[in-house]
Amino acid sequence: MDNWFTEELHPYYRKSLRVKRFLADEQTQYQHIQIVETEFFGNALILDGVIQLTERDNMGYHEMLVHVPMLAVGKPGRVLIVGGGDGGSLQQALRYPSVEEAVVCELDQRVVDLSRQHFAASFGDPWADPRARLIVRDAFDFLEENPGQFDVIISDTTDPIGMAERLFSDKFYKLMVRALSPGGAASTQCEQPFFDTELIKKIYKSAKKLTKHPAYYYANIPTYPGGGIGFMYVSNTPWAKGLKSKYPPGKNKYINPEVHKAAFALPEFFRKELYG
Ligand code: SPM
Repeated sequence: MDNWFTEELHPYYRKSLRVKRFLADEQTQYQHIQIVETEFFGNALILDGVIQLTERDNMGYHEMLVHVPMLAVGKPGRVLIVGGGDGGSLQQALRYPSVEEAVVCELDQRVVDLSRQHFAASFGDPWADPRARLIVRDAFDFLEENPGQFDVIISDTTDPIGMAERLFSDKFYKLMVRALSPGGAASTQCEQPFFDTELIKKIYKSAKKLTKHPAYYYANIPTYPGGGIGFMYVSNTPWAKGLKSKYPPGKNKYINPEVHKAAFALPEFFRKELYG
């Protein structure tokens, strides 16, 4: 049998993974969740037809999204993950002994349940950690009710389509920065320089109005369109402060001090667009 899953996020670009078998296929109130076993990338989580993670290459995404703000803060105590129901970011955040509580604010309980079932080999069971707290609700309201509460906020979302579009708005960035404690730092899933230039520029502008040291950085993820994805670092603390911090216990598969630093170096066409 020759089975392929093809992602068509962009009308001009397609990407396919060879599938061994379907492990879950479910329409929830919010989205279409599929989990497939692929031939090379291990199990993959697909939401509304878009690849969210694979077991083989998710480490670049989760390690860079989580460790860059965590290391900049140094010893974060309270962490908020917006989205992130698959548990990949939670697993990384809980590696820090300083973390007292890691709250995951996820809209769809089924993403948590199905990921817990099918990604245990990669993520373990971070939900079993007594410091983990799941809140199944809309992140906007939660952020609004929690000003100044979190040392690190990680926005681990889908692409800006449908419900998730709001998570890329000025209003969301305002609420997110307001929910940070003094000295806190945030990072957000911030799309692809080739495909999403205008959106990234708009987000950078918002972040610049709200904080002193926003910066865009990038990681290679072969299963995302363009082979990678970027993140917005949002804080009054420069990201480079994190280069002096110690990595948490446990093994990194992607980030190291050289990669951490190099991730902020942007190709000229994009650097000019973003920073002028
Ligand atoms: N915890 C994993 C969630 C992944 N969220 C990001 C998925 C992005 C997929 N599409 C990338 C396209 C960028 N334009």
